Amino acid sequence: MNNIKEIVKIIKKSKSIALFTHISPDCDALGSTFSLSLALKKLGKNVQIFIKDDFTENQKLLFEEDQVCKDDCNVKDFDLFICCDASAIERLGDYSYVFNEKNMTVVLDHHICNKYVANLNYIESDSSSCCEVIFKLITKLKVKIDSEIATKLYAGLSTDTSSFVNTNTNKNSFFVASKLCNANANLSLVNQSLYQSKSLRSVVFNKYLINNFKLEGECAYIAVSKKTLDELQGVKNDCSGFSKSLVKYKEVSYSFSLIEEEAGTFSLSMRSKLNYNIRIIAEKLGGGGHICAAGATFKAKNVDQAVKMVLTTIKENKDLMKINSQ
Ligand SMILES: [Mn+2]
Repeated sequence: MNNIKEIVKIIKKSKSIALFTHISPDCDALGSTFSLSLALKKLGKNVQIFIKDDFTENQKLLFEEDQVCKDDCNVKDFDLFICCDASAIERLGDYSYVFNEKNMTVVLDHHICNKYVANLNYIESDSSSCCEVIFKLITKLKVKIDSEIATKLYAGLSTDTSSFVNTNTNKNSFFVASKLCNANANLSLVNQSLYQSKSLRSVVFNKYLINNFKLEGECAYIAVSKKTLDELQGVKNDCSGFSKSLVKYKEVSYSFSLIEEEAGTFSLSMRSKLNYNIRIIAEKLGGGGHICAAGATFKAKNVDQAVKMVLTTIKENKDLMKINSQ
């Protein structure tokens, strides 16, 4: 892994910088790319963010979707390519082609499973969010963190720690949060946009999730077929966020939600309490993430088969999942 000083050096040398993040971006992905973009612009750089996926309604309240480019990236237009919060090259979706040996590439991340695919890689696996890494980088670049940068960084920090509850939350998360408060991060805008802007439409879908989740031992899960999703006008995020709600029950040690995005393609989101590592399961199914929050996308014939695949993987790796408490 590289030193953050090397990243600072290459940024200072570059004129035009293209920024990327993972597919289905969450607020940590958007918070890190948008805040880095603002900081780089303050240094006089020409910057463009590339994100093809649409933002969710809540994300649109904090991040300007019209400022990102949804087209292919013409690599000749840039001399540096940076990606934030993506643990693997496949997580860049259609932009994976940019990260080859010919281009000067940088990876900034906090996933322990990161594969170091860039020319320069800076991964802080003890950071709860990529926004913490970007906070450090912006500080090292000697750019003043203004209220807008602070707000965007706080959005990533708040969501990747599930409001400072996940087991990845540590003293540095609170340290960065306090620095962002000092820089006038708009906490009420973040809190209202992300946690108090649910649409009533989602009630019908949430009723379905509550009525249909299953409990198998200490594992709670919900699976939604494409047909049900369409019928109830459900949104993928409501379902993937539901694994987070399930792990809140005291009888549940870990949880997952499965959603059939396209016929035969399932998106898995997993959550666990302290002492359980569910990243192992996500990795076995071709994905990755963190010990307590991980995900994967895989193919299966139907919902039943997809559920079976996850439950079998859990069963086969039960001993590996247990973390011995010190
Ligand atoms: Mn993240």
